[in-house]
Amino acid sequence: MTLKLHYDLLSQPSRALYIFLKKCAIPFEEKIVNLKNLEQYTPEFERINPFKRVPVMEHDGFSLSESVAIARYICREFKVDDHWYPSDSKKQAKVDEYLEWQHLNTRRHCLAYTLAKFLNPLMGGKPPKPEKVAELESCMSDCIDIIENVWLKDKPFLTGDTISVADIFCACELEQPRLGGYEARKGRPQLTAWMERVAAETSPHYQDAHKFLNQITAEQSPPPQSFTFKL
Ligand SMILES: N[C@@H](CCC(=O)N[C@@H](CS)C(=O)NCC(=O)O)C(=O)O
Repeated sequence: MTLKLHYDLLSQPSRALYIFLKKCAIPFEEKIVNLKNLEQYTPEFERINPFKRVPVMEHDGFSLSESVAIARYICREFKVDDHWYPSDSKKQAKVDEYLEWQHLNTRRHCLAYTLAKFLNPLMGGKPPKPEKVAELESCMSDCIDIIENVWLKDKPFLTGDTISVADIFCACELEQPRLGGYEARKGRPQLTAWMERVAAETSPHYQDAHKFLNQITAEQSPPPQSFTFKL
């Protein structure tokens, strides 16, 4: 029974699965795919995931991409505490509600901003376009306000009283724009307290998964396009 996770800790969904597997004490073989070195485009990796993306899981010869599908598979195949993905139909539906919502909201906006402000300038060597970044930042900010004011309005975790996989996915996405200098916690007390709860509930794996991101942001006093990755 071998489980392998192909991942890069600078990828938000990779971090979510890494944290989840570690927290549930599910042993897995760690296969690092260095995105900055374009290792996702090698023929060997393409054989594992024709979509050329991380994360990917292999379990006894069965390959699966898409982080949400992987999380649900893990919850079915391994013994994990019920609160992560509840068996109760209505509670599970609430977790699914966030996991579906995130694609066109948290993930879309945090990714678009981080690409424009940080990753594309880094990889392409061209400075970010200020008007474009401002527009993307505004859309992202509106989306994060919805997390503050709707998702976290009246409960300690996104979908109820206990932590679920939805919280891990969401927190990992919200850490990503820090690469571009945007702090989602700023001015959002509900979200700040919730992120602290998520980190505490998944410690020390949350901190471990974010060590490269923290290292990059700590080194960012010069503008993002002028520093080097250290993976
Ligand atoms: N919907 C996919 C997204 C996968 C994805 O976009 N992965 C990014 C890193 S976060 C990637 O591998 N990018 C490589 C590339 O674009 O070349 C999931 O949730 O697993």
